[in-house]
Amino acid sequence: MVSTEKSYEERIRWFNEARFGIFVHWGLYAILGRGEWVMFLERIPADEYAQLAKRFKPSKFDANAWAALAKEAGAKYMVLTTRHHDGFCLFDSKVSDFTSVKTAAKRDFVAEYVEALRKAGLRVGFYYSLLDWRFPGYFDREAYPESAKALVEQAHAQVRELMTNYGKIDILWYDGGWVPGLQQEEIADFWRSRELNAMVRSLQPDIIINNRSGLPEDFDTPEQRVAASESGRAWESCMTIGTGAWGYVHHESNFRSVPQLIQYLVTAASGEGNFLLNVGPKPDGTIRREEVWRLREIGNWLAVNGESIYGSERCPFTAKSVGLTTAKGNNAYVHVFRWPKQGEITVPGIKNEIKQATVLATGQKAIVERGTNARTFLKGLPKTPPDRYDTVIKLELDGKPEAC
Ligand code: FHN
Repeated sequence: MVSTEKSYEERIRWFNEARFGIFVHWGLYAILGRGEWVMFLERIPADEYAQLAKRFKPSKFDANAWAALAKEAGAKYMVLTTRHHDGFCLFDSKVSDFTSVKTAAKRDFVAEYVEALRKAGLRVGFYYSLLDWRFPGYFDREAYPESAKALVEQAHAQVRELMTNYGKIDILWYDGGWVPGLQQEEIADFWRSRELNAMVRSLQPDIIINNRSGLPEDFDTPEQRVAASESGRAWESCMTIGTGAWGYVHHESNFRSVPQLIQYLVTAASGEGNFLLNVGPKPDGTIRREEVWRLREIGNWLAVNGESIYGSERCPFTAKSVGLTTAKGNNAYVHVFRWPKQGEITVPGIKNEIKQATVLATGQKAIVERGTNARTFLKGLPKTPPDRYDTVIKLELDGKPEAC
C-alpha cells in the first residue's frame, strides 16, 4: 500500500524555498492603538473590552491590498492572527459569539484573507492563540476547573473549524501555549496537543505546524531575534517593524530601518531559516505607511537579489569582515553590508575554483584573484557600493561550495 502521507521533507520544501513571509497582527486591540496586549496590561475587564466589537467596522479592510503588498515585498506567504489572546475571532465560529461575523463588522475576515492570498499565489498561514484571557480557568485552573476545561475545548473546536472551513491551509502557527504554573513539558498535556495536531494533520495532510503547542512539530520560531536551528530542522524568525508591539501602536516612534530588516532576512537565509516580518494594520484595516514603505524597499531589493535568498542553503565559508554568505547549488553569494573603501573584497577559505563573480545589482564581473592563506580577492569593483542596503556578489563555482 503506497502511503499518501507526505514526508517532512516534502511538506517543508516550499517553506524552505519561500524564506520570507508577512505576519499580520490585527484585531479589536487596533482600535485602542496600544498594542495587542492592552487588555491584559491595562487590566481591562473582559466585558468592557468586548464593547470594542461594536466599534470594529473596518471600512477600508481589503485583503487583496494586503496580498498585493506582500507580493510587492517579495514575500511568499502570510500568517494572520485568526484569534489572539483577547479571544476575538476574525472568523466564523459555532463555539463563540465573540467573532467578527456575529458583531458589528458582520464579515468573515479570515475567509476574505484566504481568498485574496490564493488569488495572489501566496501560501496561507493561520496564527491561533491557544490561550484566551476571557477564561478565568486559564489563570487559576484549581479555582475554575470547568473554565479551564472549556478553554481547551474551545481551542480544539476552533482549530477544527479553521482546518475545515477554509480549504487548504499551509501553516498553522500556534501561539499562547504557555499556562501559569505549568512547566514547558506539561503544556502539551494540558492542551491535549497530540490529539489536537493529529486532528489537524488528518484534515490538512500537507500542513506545517510550528513549535508552540508544547510539541516540536515542524519548525522552530525564534522571536525578535535570528537564531538558527540545527541543520535539517526548519525554523523561522518572527519580528516586528515597529519596536513597541505586534498590534497597531498609534504613536510608534521607533521603527527598524530597511538595512536592519534586510540584514535580518539575510542572516536568517544564511542559516537556512525564514524571516516572518510583522505588520499591525490600523483599525480601518489599512497598513501604516512606515510599514508599507519598508516592505516595498525590501521587495525592490529582493527583485534584484532574490536568488541569494529564496531556497538558500548554508555556505561553508564566510565573509564576516564585510557581511554574510548564502549558497544555492553550485553558487555562493557574498552579501556585502559594509562596502570596503577600495572596492576590493576578501573572502577567506574558498576551496572551489570560481568560474565567475557577478554583482547582481549591476551585472558587473569582478576580477577574481587568489592570494596566500586560501584568500580570494574580488577586485575591479566601484569604490561606492552598487546597492545601498546589501550588494550581492554571485560566485559561480566548479561544484557545491566547499571551505578550506
Ligand atoms: O504574546 C504573543 C505576542 O502578542 C505576539 O503574538 C508574539 C508573536 O510571535 N507571540 C507572543 C509573544 O511571544
